[in-house]
Amino acid sequence: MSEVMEKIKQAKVEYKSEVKPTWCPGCGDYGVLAAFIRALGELKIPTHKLSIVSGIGCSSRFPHFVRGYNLHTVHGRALPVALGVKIANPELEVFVVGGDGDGFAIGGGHIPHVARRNPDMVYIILDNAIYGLTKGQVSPTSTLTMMTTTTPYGALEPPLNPVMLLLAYGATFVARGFSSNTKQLTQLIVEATKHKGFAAVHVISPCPTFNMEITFDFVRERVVEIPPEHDPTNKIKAFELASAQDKIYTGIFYREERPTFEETLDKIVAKFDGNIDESVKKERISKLFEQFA
Ligand SMILES: Cc1ncc(C[n+]2csc(CCOP(=O)(O)OP(=O)(O)O)c2C)c(N)n1
Ligand code: SF4
Ligand SMILES: [Mg+2]
Repeated sequence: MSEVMEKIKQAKVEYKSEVKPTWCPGCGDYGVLAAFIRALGELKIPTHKLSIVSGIGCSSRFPHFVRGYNLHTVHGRALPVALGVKIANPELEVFVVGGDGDGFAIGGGHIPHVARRNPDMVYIILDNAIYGLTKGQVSPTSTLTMMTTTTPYGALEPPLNPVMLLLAYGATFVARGFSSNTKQLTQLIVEATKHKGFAAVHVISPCPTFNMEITFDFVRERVVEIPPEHDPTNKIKAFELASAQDKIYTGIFYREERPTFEETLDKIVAKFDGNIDESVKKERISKLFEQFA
């Protein structure tokens, strides 16, 4: 067995849970899971330091299939829950995984605020441009021509562009992958995890059961890697690549260094702590504990 194959095998043993994925045969999400497991293997994150938080959707079943302190929460609320996890225990490597509906429809209001706070966590969006779990309704990334169970004559609104939004919201790392390109996606997840701050990885992950338009072939015909000469600190250029109509660029669009939410919070706490006497602090904490005793 080659060295690479041996590492992949080891990563599966270490990180795959005993729960078998319930996704349909051929679902793009299998490729994302494979890349995620490989990335964990490369990063060597101990499972007791791993927390995967999701909302609701086919893609949001993800935390069941990986070992860690994981949470399968409520539709559209994975990001605020994950932020709570990170604040409570900054030692954890926190990953948020969810779908296009979970992230950009019901949960759409959370992304800008989490992005501008810049917590050190990774957000992986599995975009199949449809609501898969609820059997094929229109989503915020469905195309105008797409016939779905709720839009039998085509959609009413044009799709939104997740990468453009993430850039505009101030995410400090923005990348895109394709579920069929496991090798590239593994590296994108590795880079996103190494990034200090809010790192978003938008993944095109087709749903062969309900989306007959954004198929694997459709994506393969349009997918192009971001040219190596692209400067990921150039936000204007990142917007340009993200707005391409005829191509789907994959790779790292943008990255910048900015203080994380945890660092900013520590500074505020230090300012507050400096202003009050140690005995007052102890008294306040004792009173709090008494309330919950
Ligand atoms: C508050 C609430 N509203 C609606 C639903 C129903 N619902 C469950 S999953 C889902 C959409 C799933 O789509 P997406 O997030 O794109 O995930 P996918 O299944 O495509 O991976 C909806 C509308 C719900 N569970 N909770
Ligand atoms: S319905 Fe679509 S997204 Fe859901 S598991 Fe099946 S193929 Fe995947
Ligand atoms: Mg979806």
